[in-house]
Amino acid sequence: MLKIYGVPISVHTRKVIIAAIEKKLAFENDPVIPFNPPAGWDKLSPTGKIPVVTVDDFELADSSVISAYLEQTHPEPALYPREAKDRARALWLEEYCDSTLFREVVHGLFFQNVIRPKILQQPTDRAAIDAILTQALPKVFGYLESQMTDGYLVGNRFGIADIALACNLVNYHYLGYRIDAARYPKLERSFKRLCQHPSIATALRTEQPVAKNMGLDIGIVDSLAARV
Ligand SMILES: N[C@@H](CCC(=O)N[C@@H](CS)C(=O)NCC(=O)O)C(=O)O
Repeated sequence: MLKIYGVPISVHTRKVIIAAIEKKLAFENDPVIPFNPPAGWDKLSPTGKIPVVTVDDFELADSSVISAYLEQTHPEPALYPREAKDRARALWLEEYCDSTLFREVVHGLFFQNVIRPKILQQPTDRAAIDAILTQALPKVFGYLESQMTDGYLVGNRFGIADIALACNLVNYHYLGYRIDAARYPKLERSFKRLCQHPSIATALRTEQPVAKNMGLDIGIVDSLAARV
């Protein structure tokens, strides 16, 4: 049995959950919070981060490694293009969302708005939030807008890059932020469409109690996922 460790509102844990749902895999979720981990967590997670998965006695960390493993063990429906250039582009956009969009925008906003005040009992650094919103975000959202089509990100087929993008944008919205549709119209439309993709909507509906319990702004995400 596939077991996914990590609280489902985590960007990278959600990515693996959606990949599993898309591939119709049965799984259990252990909602580990990395800032308050269970005993022995360092043995399961070499980086201390979530997600980790286990399949019986096989353990694997990192959402990209896990997603690639799920793709190889359960090829259909494919989440990675077969054609070399499309595949490389999907891997690049997955990586850009997992690292740059997450580290430079979403994680910092989440850290300052949620983790510091609610988990670490530390004050929010408003200057850090302003710097993200005025300096990092325009660069990152601008790049993503330049890569968007009016369909899916790569080869007009739903895949891993779309999942990685949606997982980040969901948390951005959970914090009460919205995509400026005048500046990033394709990105905004893509977010709304992706929240209504069946596997993403299922994951979002399942995580709503956790998100609500943490006081996150579930309004738009909830209403988009509920349409499916
Ligand atoms: N490259 C990793 C990144 C995982 C990651 O950054 N996870 C975050 C939650 S979304 C985490 O565990 N943060 C806690 C920490 O940095 O200690 C992956 O794709 O799984």
